[in-house]
Amino acid sequence: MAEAPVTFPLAGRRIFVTGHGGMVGSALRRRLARVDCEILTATRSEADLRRQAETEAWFEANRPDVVILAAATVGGILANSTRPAEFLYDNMMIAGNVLEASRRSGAKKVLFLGSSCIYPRLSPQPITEEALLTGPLEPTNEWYALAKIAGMKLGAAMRRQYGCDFVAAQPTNLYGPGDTYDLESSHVIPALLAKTHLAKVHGDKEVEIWGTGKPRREFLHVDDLADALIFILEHYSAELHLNVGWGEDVSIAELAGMVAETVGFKGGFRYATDKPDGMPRKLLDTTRLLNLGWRPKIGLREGLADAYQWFRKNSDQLIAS
Ligand code: GFB
Repeated sequence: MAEAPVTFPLAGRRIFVTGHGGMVGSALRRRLARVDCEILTATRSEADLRRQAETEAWFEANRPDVVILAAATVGGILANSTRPAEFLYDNMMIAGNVLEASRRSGAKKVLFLGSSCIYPRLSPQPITEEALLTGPLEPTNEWYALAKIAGMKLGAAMRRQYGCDFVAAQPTNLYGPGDTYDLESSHVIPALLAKTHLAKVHGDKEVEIWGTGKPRREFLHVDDLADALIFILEHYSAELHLNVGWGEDVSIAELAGMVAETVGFKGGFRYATDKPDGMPRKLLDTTRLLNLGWRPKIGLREGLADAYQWFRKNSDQLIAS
């Protein structure tokens, strides 16, 4: 199938990457280095995006052409359930402030990033974009999901009411260089890489896995996500959000085996069934994005090796080994 035409070239644009220091923001800056554009960033002390006045002042002074909303308070299953107020408040405010400031300062295109947890807990698999708001959310991450749904709908409403070219992408579970390795707030891949690495270093026989190991997750390398986001900015303009994923999922037990191979850990796993499983399955249907002509490139084994290499390089700062 032929690739959809470029309708919004990024060359020559001033592009504000919010959350530039995070895993997604860093990947976006690596990807945008291949585009002849100007990348704008703001540290939290320059503009705390949870504060409306600071956000509007920054936009007034800098007037970006394009805004990518990658800033968010994020975390894995435990952080989502233990810090619900932060996950709801921070993400609601960031979305509201950045979208409104983008509109007021005349940004020509905005890309909002959601998350696959916006979909109902028991969505038919693979999950299509139409599954949104068709059933109850997964309780462990409903706070984050509600903020992301509200932000996405605000962008869509601005598109309808003011004609803004605001679009949204829904990435599946992400991993890669720059991930969070703090075990209280990390997602499963960095958690398993760190725990398995430490077990190997200490000669432990077992690594603890949270939950039953049965939930299934789809994982996308963050460099593939960044590539998809640039593709969406250039090729897509419509109200409906677009799923971004790898196309296949694995069980957490299968993932643990792959991580053990990556790290070279020969021991076994112990399942902590007092810890939550979360959504039983979360595989995105990416037919829409594939039909526009985009393809992911980095498979899970290759991606795990890359993430582990980054972890090894940075492990002194990340974790006391
Ligand atoms: O990556 P994770 O925290 O996110 O957990 P979710 C995925 C699965 O891995 C769950 C299991 O079934 C966990 O119980 N797991 C096993 C572990 N061992 C571990 C471990 O050591 N650490 C972690 N973190 N998990 C998040 C949402 O849900 O997905 C966020 O909470 C966000 O809001 C993100 O949407 C994409 O996929 O369960």
